[in-house]
Amino acid sequence: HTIRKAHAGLAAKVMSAEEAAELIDNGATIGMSGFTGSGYPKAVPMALAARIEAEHAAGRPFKVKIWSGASTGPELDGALAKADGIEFRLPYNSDPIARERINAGQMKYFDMHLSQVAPMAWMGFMGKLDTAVIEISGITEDGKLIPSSSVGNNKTWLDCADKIILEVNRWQSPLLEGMHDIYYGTALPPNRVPIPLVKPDDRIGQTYFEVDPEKVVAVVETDAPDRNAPFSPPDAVAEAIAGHILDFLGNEVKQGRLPRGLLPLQSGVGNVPNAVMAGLIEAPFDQMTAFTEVIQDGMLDMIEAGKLRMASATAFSLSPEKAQYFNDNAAYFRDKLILRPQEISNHPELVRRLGCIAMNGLIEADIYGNVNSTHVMGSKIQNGIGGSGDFARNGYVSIFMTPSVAKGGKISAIVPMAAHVDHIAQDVQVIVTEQGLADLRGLSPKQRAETIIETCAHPAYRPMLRDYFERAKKGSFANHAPNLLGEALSWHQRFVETGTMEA
Ligand code: 0RQ
Repeated sequence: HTIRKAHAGLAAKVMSAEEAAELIDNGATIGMSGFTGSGYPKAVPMALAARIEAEHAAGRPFKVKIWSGASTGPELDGALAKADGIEFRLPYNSDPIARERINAGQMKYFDMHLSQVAPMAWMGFMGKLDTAVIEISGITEDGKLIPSSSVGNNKTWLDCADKIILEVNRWQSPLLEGMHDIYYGTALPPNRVPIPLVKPDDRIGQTYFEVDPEKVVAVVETDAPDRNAPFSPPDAVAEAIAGHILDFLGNEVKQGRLPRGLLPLQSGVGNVPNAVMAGLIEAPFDQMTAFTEVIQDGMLDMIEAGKLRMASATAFSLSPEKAQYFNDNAAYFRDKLILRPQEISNHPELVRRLGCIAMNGLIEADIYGNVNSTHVMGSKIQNGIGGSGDFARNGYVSIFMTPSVAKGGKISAIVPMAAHVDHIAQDVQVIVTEQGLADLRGLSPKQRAETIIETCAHPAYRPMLRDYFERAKKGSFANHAPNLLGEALSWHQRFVETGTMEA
């Protein structure tokens, strides 16, 4: 039988994706597996999208609410958004079709701190979960589920949902079995206890998900690869940013503020964080560890280079080539990687205890170092806050990185006032662009402004920022964090009206 080591009761529920999609009702809230393009269900969401399109063509309404781990793939968010089938979605999304619908006001969306999704679902804050659709890599004889290439919120969806649809994906490596650490010890206040994890490589849970077989209504077999986005190779800007960060970390070691193996690394998704990982291969740090959300291409390279001892995360986020490479070499990697529920991989208690080095991207930062990671021009969602807040607030040091300009220089990443704030100045200790690295620790707002303008801003925008700051110091309501309120967002307004922030 194609279901690995199948449990007889569950094997009896094998059916087609189309039959499984028939079991989902209009208006249902569905907990989907999937995190940054890995471990998401690939067949049932497409069948559901086809069903929704047919219902709409027949003049009948049909929409569902989607909760996920983080971003998924075109077969899930893309297909359902295209079918106009999503009433509401949370948390992180990076699908372009869903993004377009959200920004057109046709689809409701809320981006949440990723560590908070599972506890908030448990607390009942978001309503009831009807159905879980979860990709797994196998079922054991005694009915336990072998997780797939992401863990995300799957444990919680399996526990909370009334009905469960499983997708067993044969493409996933059988060697994933044993790599996961599913912790069942979380509770709600007032019964919470400390999470017994003190090192990134501690195992505190079990390798399988528990499931009530009575709740499983369908088992669907699939054989499709995860569709993670390819990375572009690091360009000169990404390499310059990475270089500044490596210098900074080297100096922290020299000053005795970081050990030689650094502290557990957290790295956001994207090309720049991947370039940092590439740079760390050459850096003089050994026996590094990662306690992060996603395992990227660069981390596998670091492991192979003998630089990274192990990585703890909730998901893979690999380019298609690297995903295949992992599958071909899973025997080598499997004892160096641990995948955990996102509630644990991103847990503020653990991030603070371990002292993670948080490294995330930003859309814009203002001169005082408040960071906007999500809303272009204050209103257009790019992706979502993801795990950046979990790590930035609680990390040992919180680094944000960006090219100094976007859209070919029409937008400055350093602005007088951020048009939306995800990370307040207190959660932003270091800002890095290709121009330089601003170490903001221990500085007052005005000192932060001087440092950011002189170190991070692009030369084309630096004089404009200096001019704003100097006039603000004279004309502001007060002089702690000077601002000219009528002018602070004028750069954004100018971009909206003319297509450039340039004066
Ligand atoms: O848009 O693709 O249309 O050209 O934003 O920008 O420079 O390629 O950078 O891929 O590293 O993403 C903040 C979005 C940066 C990301 C953000 C436009 C730019 C481009 C991407 P195009 P880049 P990156 C762990 C941590 C929040 C979640 C997080 C992110 C696109 O890092 O989503 O950190 N962070 N999670 O043109 C207008 C600006 C812009 C701008 C960039 N100032 N104005 N557009 N862009 N700056 C992972 C998870 O939590 C899952």
